[in-house]
Amino acid sequence: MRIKTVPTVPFRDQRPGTSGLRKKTREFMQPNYLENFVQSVFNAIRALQNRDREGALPQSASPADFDNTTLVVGGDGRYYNRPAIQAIIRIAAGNGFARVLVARGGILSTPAMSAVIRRRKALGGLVLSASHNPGGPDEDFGIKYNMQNGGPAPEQVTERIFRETLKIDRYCSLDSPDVDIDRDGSLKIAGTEVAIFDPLADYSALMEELFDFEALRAHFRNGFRMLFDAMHGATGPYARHIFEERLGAPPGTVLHGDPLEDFGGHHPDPNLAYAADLVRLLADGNAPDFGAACDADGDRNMILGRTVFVSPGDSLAVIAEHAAHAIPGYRGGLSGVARSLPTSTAVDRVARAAGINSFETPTGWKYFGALLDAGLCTLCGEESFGTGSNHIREKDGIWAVLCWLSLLAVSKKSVAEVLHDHWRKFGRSYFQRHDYDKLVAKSAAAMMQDLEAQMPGMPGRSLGNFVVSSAEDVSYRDPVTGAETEHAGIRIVFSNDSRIVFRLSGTGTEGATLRLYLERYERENTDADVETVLAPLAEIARELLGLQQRFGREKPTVIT
Ligand code: VG1
Ligand code: CO
Repeated sequence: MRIKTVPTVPFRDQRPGTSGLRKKTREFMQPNYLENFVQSVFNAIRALQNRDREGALPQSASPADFDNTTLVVGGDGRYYNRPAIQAIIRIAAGNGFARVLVARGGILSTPAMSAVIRRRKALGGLVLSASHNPGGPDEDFGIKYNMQNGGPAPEQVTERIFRETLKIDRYCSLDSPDVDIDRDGSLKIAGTEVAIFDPLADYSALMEELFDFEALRAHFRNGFRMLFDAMHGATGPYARHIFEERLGAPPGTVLHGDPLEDFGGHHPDPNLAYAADLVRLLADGNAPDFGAACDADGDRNMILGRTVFVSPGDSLAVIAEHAAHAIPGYRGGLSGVARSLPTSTAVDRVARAAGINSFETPTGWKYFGALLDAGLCTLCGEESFGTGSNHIREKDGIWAVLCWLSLLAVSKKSVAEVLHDHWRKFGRSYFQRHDYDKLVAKSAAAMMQDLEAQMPGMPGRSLGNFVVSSAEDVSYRDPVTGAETEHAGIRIVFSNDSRIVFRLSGTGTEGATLRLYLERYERENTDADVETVLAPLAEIARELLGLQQRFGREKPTVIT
């Protein structure tokens, strides 16, 4: 076996988005496409370590040499996961990593990746996933680098990676046969030890430290029932192990539990539109009171009761309200909370009542990393079905389900009762996100520019029955690192506790996706129909953008 240096030329489209590099699978399958990106990640990390840097070294990157460092590799099991893992093993060996830890079968959820990096003190990890997007040769693939703290590389690092992709002229790869990744064990290829590990072990151990497994077992023993939909993604094995084997939930609790390369042909996206099977099962007369689903890589979650859907902003607020008394891992209370800009303000009210800080960050989990590392917040969440805490540096689907299980077990209430109690106490943020997919990218960018140009004249203007109190293109300064992020989204706040946030997606792989985030807060009127409450805001947003004239779109592609 020898290390070969393979000449290559840059691809000009490898800039990581909200969460790593995402493209159509066929683009990833082009010769050298994946290899270029992986080598560029290593080049960037090496450059940052050697202090050959422009700007400040990001907080969470710490100097280390590859010759005594560990890289973790795994993915959500989608099509091309296995060949990508083999290529990464060869490139990591070619770059002199001391150890490469590969999840058995190549399946490692995103939160488990974060846990493994932290527990095993790895330099970082490569997650192969396009998250909730469909998988297959004609669908999506993705790759993301996570740092030593277990979290997604911050923007300064992803930008450095992008710069490396533009100047790459070769990559190093070990000329070695494929490694059998389906059996635990380790082998040496050149100077690199490749170890296949149990993807469930570290993660389950961490969950057991945070939650009272004995109390949850008792709850199931007493007849509590739930349904968990793994959507044929990576969480199936974790959910079976934790809910069925460890906590004693009856077999059959986990639906669609076998990871499949094409997720059974569906969007592995836990929302009311794509987790339709689960929604239908819960509507049944004998249905259990609690249902949940995760996306392909296991970082997103949806929480359902028999008659209710818990919006992600409410879920975060409810967990924040109850964590300290319902979950042993948070008994000391919360140091603070954080949410992304478009996420509903529900959690802010819980924070205010508890006398703790609430931070508002740009979209994407990478912006929570520094706050968590600095101990400024304990819980974080995004409207896109993401909830998590300082136990790792990613959002965590199964963790969120365990949070709800714990608070249902402690309160002995139904999901609907817990939610209504919350609204009674804090009022309700009615919230919806409207997505318009596959817009012509140039026209979508022009639309956003035109909207931005309207902002200065907005305050004081009446739109329908609403009066604008502030309007801005939001920028963010990380309170810990001082890093600046511009264009986090355009936000219009109205005088009657309503707001609209507009932004373009940074994870799409086809054209542009416009996201409209609508929120209206009501102190007393908490049982109205969401769509009716938010319809006037949706209309204002469409008018301001000229959506009908520009794209002829009558209605959103998906509402979540
Ligand atoms: C979307 C969500 C964002 C989330 C990101 C990654 O990004 O809006 O909240 O962090 O996906 O989630 P965008 O730029 O398309 O709006 V995951 O589960 O895809 O890693
Ligand atoms: Co995901």
